[in-house]
Amino acid sequence: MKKEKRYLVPDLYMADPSVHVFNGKIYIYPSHDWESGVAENDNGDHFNMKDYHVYSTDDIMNGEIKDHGVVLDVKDIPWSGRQLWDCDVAFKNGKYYMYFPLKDRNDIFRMGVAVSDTPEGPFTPCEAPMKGSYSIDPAVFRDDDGSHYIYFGGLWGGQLQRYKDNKALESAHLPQGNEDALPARIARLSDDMLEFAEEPRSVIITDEEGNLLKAGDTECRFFEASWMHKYEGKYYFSYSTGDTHNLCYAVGDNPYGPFVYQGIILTPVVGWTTHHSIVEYKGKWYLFHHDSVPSGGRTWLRSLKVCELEYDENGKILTIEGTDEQKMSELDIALCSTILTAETKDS
Ligand code: FUB
Repeated sequence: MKKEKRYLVPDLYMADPSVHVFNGKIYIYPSHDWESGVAENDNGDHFNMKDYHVYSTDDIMNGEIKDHGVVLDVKDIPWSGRQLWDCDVAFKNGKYYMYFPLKDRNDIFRMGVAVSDTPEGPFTPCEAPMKGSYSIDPAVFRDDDGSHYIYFGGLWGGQLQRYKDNKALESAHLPQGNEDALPARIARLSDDMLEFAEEPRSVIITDEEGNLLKAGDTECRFFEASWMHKYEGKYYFSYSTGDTHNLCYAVGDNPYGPFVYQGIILTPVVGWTTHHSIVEYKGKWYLFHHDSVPSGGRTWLRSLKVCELEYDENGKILTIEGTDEQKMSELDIALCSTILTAETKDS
């Protein structure tokens, strides 16, 4: 299904939007892409982000998107190495907690927490990463009983293949073919919101017959970019399939799952990564995501987008097309001229 889409922040490259409603307003917590000059590789070193901005609005499709400026900078995080990837924010007892993945000085991804009195920040980072944390892409979900759960994990550059049973492996193991797919992780958060309250568990996704998705099911197995939302009493776990570039979802009866695979939310966008959040606002549901159309397909320079999201009468999400043909043909022209310029320079 084609949907009217809006680019939200035309003046800066922003990606990985985590979106929540706080105090009746929409707050967007994205990653901040920039041209750092680091070469592109499968490890994601080119995603070399160093700070976060926060945006807010009360009119998603047409209103002003207010930039609250830099709210956390890598240089202010005591344990920082490099690469501030996708963050998320949760509210409890008058405080806002930002969860962020960052490589430490040994180039290992950990997750940190930073705290603010307001949803627009600035956020003050804790001294050390969360105990026992690893990998990337934290997404925090508040259930109706007030419990908070953190979902996380990402393959390849996200380092999830380096862990089993929450312990670092001596050598990474990325399952292949008929091996069970590597699952995302979930843990309930402690009352003070600063640590895991329990050992992270696997987020199990099965097909309709109850069989675990396999590593070879690349069109639908988990890769990164977890999100959780609740619709009509059911728990919708959504995620990116990474190297096949789909945003997919699976449905369960509680935050831990198991979840049964349902289908594709968003078909591939321009750019390697795809990432999203789903939120209800003023009686409508929205999909926030990113693509690399405005940067001419440079996969590390992404732009925030939003469109409405709809369900059918059985609670199935109607699949949205990731690309829009007109923009694609403009992109093709831009890419061709880049390639031509490079070829002319080389010859
Ligand atoms: O932005 C860096 C990484 O790219 C995110 O953590 C992934 O989800 C992908 O969007």
